[in-house]
Amino acid sequence: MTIKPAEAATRLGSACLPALAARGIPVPTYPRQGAPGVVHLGLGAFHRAHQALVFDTLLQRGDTRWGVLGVAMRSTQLADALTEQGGLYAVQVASRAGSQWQVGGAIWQTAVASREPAQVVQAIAAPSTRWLTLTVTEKGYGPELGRLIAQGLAARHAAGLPGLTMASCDNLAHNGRQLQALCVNAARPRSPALADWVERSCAFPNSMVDRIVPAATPQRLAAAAQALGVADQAALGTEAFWEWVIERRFADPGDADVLAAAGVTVVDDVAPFEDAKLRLLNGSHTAMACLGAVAGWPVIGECITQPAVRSFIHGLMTHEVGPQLSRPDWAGYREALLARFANPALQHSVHQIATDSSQKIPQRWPPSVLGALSAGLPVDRLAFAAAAWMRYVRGCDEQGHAYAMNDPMAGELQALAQTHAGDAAASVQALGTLRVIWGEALPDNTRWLALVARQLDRIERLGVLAALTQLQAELDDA
Ligand code: CS2
Repeated sequence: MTIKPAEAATRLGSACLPALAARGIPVPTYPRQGAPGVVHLGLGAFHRAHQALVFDTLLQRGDTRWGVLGVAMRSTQLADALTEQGGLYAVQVASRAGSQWQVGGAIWQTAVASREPAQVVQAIAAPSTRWLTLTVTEKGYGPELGRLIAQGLAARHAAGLPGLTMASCDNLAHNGRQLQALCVNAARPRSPALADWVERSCAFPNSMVDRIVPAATPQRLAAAAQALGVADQAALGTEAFWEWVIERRFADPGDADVLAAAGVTVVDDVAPFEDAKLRLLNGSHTAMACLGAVAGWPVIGECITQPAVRSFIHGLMTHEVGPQLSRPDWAGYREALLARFANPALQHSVHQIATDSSQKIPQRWPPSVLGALSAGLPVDRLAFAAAAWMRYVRGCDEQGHAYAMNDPMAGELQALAQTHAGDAAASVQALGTLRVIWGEALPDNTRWLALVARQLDRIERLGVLAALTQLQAELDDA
């Protein structure tokens, strides 16, 4: 089929870059070919709006080692859309001062692991590759991933190449150590020598990555088309804030300074940052996601701008979670978070955040509940959050509208919630004792379960908003 000239310029691609630059949109001006230095697994929105833009900054400064092979694990759609666009995509960065589009250029190649596993293995074993980064899960790593990486590392080892920096950027506590265990365990059955080499020559820094990147909506794609003058199927919106805190543990120690110069924080211990992020940011997000879904507030910005929700989240962070943290200036981080949540440009859907809650809650709430209980801190707001989740899994909001729950345990959870609807104590007995979610200790803690039942009963009788107001009044009096 002959391509009409008009069609040639309807899609973002390298031919558009001069015109975009002329419109004042920052675009990559570096050469975008050659063998990538980074293999990234998990080509989601988060990577493209976070690490890939850090690598873009480094490339823009002339360091050619940070081009990325972006690997989607299963889904072909995004990888193929990016390939059609030569790996280019636009990001709308919105701060209080306004919003600015930019075009990211760090993704030089794409692949789909389930479709082109050999390409991924070869890339891990390529002489140019120095880093492997991952954003694949919030729930922990599976053996299939280990086998894929181990195959690449085996080829690398056999070729006598140096080890890699293997940086997990997943929202998991001790993510580097978890990845290390996965890779070493997957390497051992292949050969003990390989397992030793992985342990000795590859570096597995823990890291904490933070930037709020909502899934793209049709509105965002339309805004991109408007701003760029061409369509971009991979466009995204995000906030101006970003943080990447990484442990000083690199296969090439010189990378510490290189990353630091691009704004990355290199530290000896990531745990205080990781903890603060999972518990303050993600913990609050999941609480608002459940409250918002039940009350019918569709986005986080709409939740947090209501005084009752804001003082609830502020109190949760200030009185129950924050005092347990050792991140320097956690109160400053809290204030920044309250402003970030309120960013009106993000339109971050509560249902998106509530996705897979049964797998996210274990990292986000129980450590705070247990810590607060043993430190003698209050847990009423955490109990309210837990109760809101129990009401959320019933699958319909306070206006009677049913919603779909996107969670591997959705069927089981909804059945339990519906069976016991209206009986708070029985609901908590059924939903609050699931050890896969709450861990070993909380299901046996009768004081905790009673507090959750009290809040759930309140939500059932009064509705989320009035229940929050009553809780606040009670806590103010205490
Ligand atoms: C959110 C996170 O979707 C979710 O569960 O809590 O993805 C959050 O936006 C990021 O962790 C921010 O860094």
